[in-house]
Amino acid sequence: MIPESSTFLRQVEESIENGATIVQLREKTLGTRDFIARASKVHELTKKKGIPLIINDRVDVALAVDAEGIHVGQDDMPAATVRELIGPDKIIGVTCSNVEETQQVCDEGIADYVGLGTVYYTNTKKDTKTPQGTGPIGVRKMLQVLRKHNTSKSNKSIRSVAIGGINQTNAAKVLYQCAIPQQSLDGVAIVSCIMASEDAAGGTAKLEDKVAAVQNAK
Ligand code: TZP
Ligand code: MG
Repeated sequence: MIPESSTFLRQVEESIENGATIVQLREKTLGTRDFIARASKVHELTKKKGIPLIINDRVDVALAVDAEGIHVGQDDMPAATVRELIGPDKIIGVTCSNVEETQQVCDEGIADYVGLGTVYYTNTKKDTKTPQGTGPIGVRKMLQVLRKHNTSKSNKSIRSVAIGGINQTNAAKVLYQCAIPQQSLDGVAIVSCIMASEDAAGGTAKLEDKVAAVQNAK
C-alpha cells in the first residue's frame, strides 16, 4: 500500500539522506497527473542530493519531470524505443529474470543497467517469476553473461543490481554469494524493507553499512 504523500516523501528523503544512491519511482495505481506531481516532488529531493531519479515504465512521466532515467520490464516499451524518445544521455534500466533476457540486453547494447531477480519471494510484486535465491542458476548465471559483455573493450559496460525480497539481513549475503570472479553486482534494489518500514532512515543506514562492508572487503 502506498503511504499518504507526506509520509511517502519523508521516507524518500530519509532514504536519500541515509545512503540510497539512486531512486526509482514505481507507481502502479496513481493517475498520470498524480504520478507527475509525485515524480516532480521526488525529483526535487533527489536533485538536492545529486542522485538520479529513474521512473518505472512511464516515458511520458519521465519526460514531463526531466528525470534522469527510465526502467522497463520485459513486457514494457522496448529499450530501443525508450532510447529514441529520451535521447542518448538518460539512464535506461531493464529487468532480466533469466540468462536469455540478459543476453538479449547485452546484444542490444542499449541499457545502462539491469535489474536481476527475483532473488527472494516478495509481497511487493505479485507477478514475479520463481525466486532464484543466490545459487548457481540465478543471478550468478546472469552475471556470467554480463561479465562476458563487460570484459569486451568495445562494449559499453552494463551495471547490475539484484532485486526481490532483499533486506538488511540478507543484503550482504546476496552481494557476496552472487559475485563471480571479475563481475560483482553493483548494488541491491530495495522496496519494502525501506518503504514499508517504520524507520526508513534507520533501515537505509543499516543497509548502507551492510553494502559498504561487502564493497570495502573487495
Ligand atoms: N521486481 C522484481 S521483485 C520487485 C520488483 C519491482 C519488488 C521488490 O520489492 P521488495 O519489497 O524489495 O521485495
Ligand atoms: Mg514494468
